[in-house]
Amino acid sequence: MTSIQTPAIPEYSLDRECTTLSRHILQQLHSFSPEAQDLSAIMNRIALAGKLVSRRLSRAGLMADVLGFTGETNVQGESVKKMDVYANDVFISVFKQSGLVCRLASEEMEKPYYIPENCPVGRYTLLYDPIDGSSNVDINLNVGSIFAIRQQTGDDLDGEGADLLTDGRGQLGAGYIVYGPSTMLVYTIGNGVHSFLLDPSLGEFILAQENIKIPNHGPVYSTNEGNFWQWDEAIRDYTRYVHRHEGYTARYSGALVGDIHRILMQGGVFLYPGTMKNPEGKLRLLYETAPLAFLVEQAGGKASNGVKPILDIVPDKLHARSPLIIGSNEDVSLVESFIQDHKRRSNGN
Ligand code: FBP
Repeated sequence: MTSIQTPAIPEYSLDRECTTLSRHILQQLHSFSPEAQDLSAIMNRIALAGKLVSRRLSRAGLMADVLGFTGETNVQGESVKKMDVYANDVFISVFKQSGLVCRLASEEMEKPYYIPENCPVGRYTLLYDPIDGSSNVDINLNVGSIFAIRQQTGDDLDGEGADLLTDGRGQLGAGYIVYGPSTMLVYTIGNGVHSFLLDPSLGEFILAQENIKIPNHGPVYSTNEGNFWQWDEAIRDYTRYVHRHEGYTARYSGALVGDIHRILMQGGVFLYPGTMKNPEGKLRLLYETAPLAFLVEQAGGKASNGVKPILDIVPDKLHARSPLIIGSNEDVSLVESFIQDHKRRSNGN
């Protein structure tokens, strides 16, 4: 009997190279059910959007009319970047003729966008921030995209998306794409956190790491200290504490996705607290803080508004904001302890 040649490429790496996102999701769900197939197909379209945005970003500096502002202001009152519009349209385009996602809601659109040909069969809504860290786009620094997948429950006849105003525990899937030295997609469907790296030679997102666990503590604290005098005394005291204690280091990239990715891999805490001017902070619940909270909790971390878990917060409107304290368990708990102490003291206890 002839002995079987061991293949030149060790089994595990060929298998890994073939572990695309859609295959990994079906593996995660141990099922080929219609729901599993839908989630796998949705994630595949999100991956396509990531490839298109990554390609545009990598060549933006050589192309005309791709960087800079459009002159418009979005529903957040922010000046819109041309890349924001491009990326927003890419996420819509990849779901056309899909029969999957009936409705999309994003940071760049006042109301949800409907893809009529996908409704009513499409039973899913995609919530997304097409370009997170817009202030970094024109200077070639890291940016990201954030996404969350939800079941469409209501008929939403007035098109306002009222059925989306529920807590974050209803998210079926969530994640982000970080456009850095390489393009990486990190996702969860409630079964751990996994990362995929875009291999440009294959044009495929390939499995990089499975079941990522965030360290219980890390040296990094990430926040815009330029807002120091607008913060509550509790947050100021926490900042004074990390200034005075060994073992802490400040890292703030201006892009939430980049800062969260660092903390997911190395531990630590990211804070965007409320300010006197904006007590609810800057970051939006449905397509920024809730998706990241789902992901970080799945990796063994924690996410709160300082008082309650982000995933328990029910938004009162589509573009509702929430203060965010997210990252390693120990570090988020430390910030929360400063807030509780201050509350106790101000109640005279
Ligand atoms: P965009 O989605 O519009 O980019 O806004 C979010 C964001 O840029 C985050 O990525 C980042 O953490 C934060 O705002 C930066 O805000 P600030 O400039 O106030 O520190």
